[in-house]
Amino acid sequence: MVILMNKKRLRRLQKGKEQKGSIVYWMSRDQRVDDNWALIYGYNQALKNKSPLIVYFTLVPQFKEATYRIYKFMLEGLNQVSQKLESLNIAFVLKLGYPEILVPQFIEENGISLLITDFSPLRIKQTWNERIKEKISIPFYEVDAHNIIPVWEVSSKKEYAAYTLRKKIEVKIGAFLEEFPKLKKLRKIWSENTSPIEWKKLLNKVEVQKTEFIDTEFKPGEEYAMRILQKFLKEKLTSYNKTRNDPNEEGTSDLSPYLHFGHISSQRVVLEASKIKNVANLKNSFYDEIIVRKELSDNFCFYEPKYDSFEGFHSWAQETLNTHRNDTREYIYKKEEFENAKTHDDAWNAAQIEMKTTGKMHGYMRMYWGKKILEWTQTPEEALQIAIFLNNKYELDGRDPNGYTGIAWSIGGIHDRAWKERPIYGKIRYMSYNGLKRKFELQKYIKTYL
Ligand code: FAD
Ligand code: FO1
Repeated sequence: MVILMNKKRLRRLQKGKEQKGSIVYWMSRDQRVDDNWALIYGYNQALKNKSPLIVYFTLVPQFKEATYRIYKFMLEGLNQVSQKLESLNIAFVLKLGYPEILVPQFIEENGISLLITDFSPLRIKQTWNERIKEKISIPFYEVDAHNIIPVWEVSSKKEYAAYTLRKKIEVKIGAFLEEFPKLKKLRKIWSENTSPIEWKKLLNKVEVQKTEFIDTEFKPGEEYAMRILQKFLKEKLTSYNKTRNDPNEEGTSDLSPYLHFGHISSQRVVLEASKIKNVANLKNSFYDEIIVRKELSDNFCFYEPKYDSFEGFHSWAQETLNTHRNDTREYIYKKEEFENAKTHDDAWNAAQIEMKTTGKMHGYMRMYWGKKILEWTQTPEEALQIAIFLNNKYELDGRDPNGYTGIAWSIGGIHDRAWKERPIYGKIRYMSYNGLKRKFELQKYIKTYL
C-alpha cells in the first residue's frame, strides 16, 4: 500500500503533463536504498500508477577534483545499491555521461511519465536540474532526502549562524524526525533490455587522476555505514563531547564519507542515537553537529549563490580582509607546496598528510588547516581556491556543502563572529600552533603522520 510521506519533503520543479508510463528516480546525492525519501516517493507513485520504477544514475566522467579512489568508493557503493534494488523489483540503470543529455534522452526513449531527483544545494546539481527541466515536458520533482527538515522548510533565508538556525530546527524537528517506512517488493520489474553494468570496466572509463593512495580503510556502502554507526553509538557517543576535538583520539563517528555519498541518512543516525539510553538530548554536541551544523551547510549553499567565493562572505568579513590585503605575509606558499605538505609548519603538514593518506582529515585540524592557508597566501581569493581544490581532491567527504561551508567559516568567518583584529586575518578568528599544543598532545599527532 501507498506509504504516508510528508509532502513538504518534495518540491515541484515542473508541473508537466500527467501521462501513463514508468517512473524514474534520477539518483545523485543520496546513493542508498533504505531511508531514502526520494526513492520512497518514487515507490509510492509506482504503486499508485501501477507502473514500474527505475532508478537511473548518470556517471559523469569527472566530478570536480574527485580522484580514482573517490570514484572507487562511490562505484562500490552503487554496486550494492543495484543489487539491493533488484531484490525489490526496482530496476537500476547506470550510464556513463552527463545528466543534462542522458536523462531527457532516457525519458524520451522509454515513455517515462514522472521524473524524481534527490536534492543538493550545490550549483552543479541545481544547474543539471535546470538544463533537464528545459528539455522535458513531464512532471519533475525534487525531494530533500539529505536533511531531516527539508532546506526550504526549516528556513527561507541564509541563516547568520548556528544559533539562529538551531532555534528554527528545535521548533520543526518533531514533525520531521520520524521513522522511515520499509519498501516492499514491487509487483513487476521494468523489463526493457538493459545490458548488465560492467562495474570493473567503469572505473577505468572515468577520466580521473590516480593519486598514489588508492585504497582507504573506509569500506563503502549502506551495510558498512550502519555498522560504523552502531559501533560509534555503542562505544563512543557518551565520550564524544570530551574526545571529539582531540585528533589523537578516534572520538568522532567517521560517518562523513557515508553521509556525503548518501550511503546513510542523517535522519537514521539521529533516530538510532536517540534510542541510546542516558544520552542527553540536543545538548549532546553530536546532535548539534549532525543536525544543526550539517543542515546549516545546506542552508548556506542553498541561499548563498557565491558559497565558494570571497563575495559570499558577510560584508564585515570582506571589509576586514580587504583592509589587511596588503599586510606582509611572513610565509607564502604555492598550491603545489601546500599539496605536498612542504610548509614550515609540521602540524599543518601532518594534517595534509593525514588527508592524503587516509582520505579524511580530523575535524579539529581542518579549522587550523583552512586558516593557515589564508595566512600563507597572497590573497583570500587564492586561499579559497587552494583550500577548495585540496579539500575536493583528497577528502572522501569532499565536494560537499559541509566542505564549502567549513572553508568559508575558516577563511571568511561565515557563521562565526568578529574577533580581535590582527594582521592578515583582520577580525577573522585566528588559530595558532601553540593553541593546538594547549588543546591536545600535538607532537603525538605530528609523529603519526610525519
Ligand atoms: P563527527 O564529529 O562524527 O560528526 C558527525 C557528522 O556531523 C559529520 O559527518 C558531518 O556530517 C556533521 N558535521 C560535523 N562537524 C561539522 C561541521 N563543522 N560542519 C558541518 N557538518 C559537520 N565535512 C564534510 O562532510 N565534508 C568536507 O569536505 C568538509 N570539509 C571541511 C573543511 C574545513 C576547513 C572545515 C573547518 C570543516 C570541514 N568539514 C567537512 C566539517 C567537519 O570537519 C567534518 O564533517 C567532520 O570532520 C567529519 O568527520 P566525522 O563524520 O567523524 O565527524
Ligand atoms: N553524482 C552523479 O549524479 N553522478 C556522478 O557521477 C557523481 C560523481 C561524484 C563523484 C564524487 C562526489 O563526491 C560526488 C559525485 N556525485 C555524482 C554527486 C553527488 O553525490 C552530489 O549530487 C553532489 O555532490 C552535489 O551535492
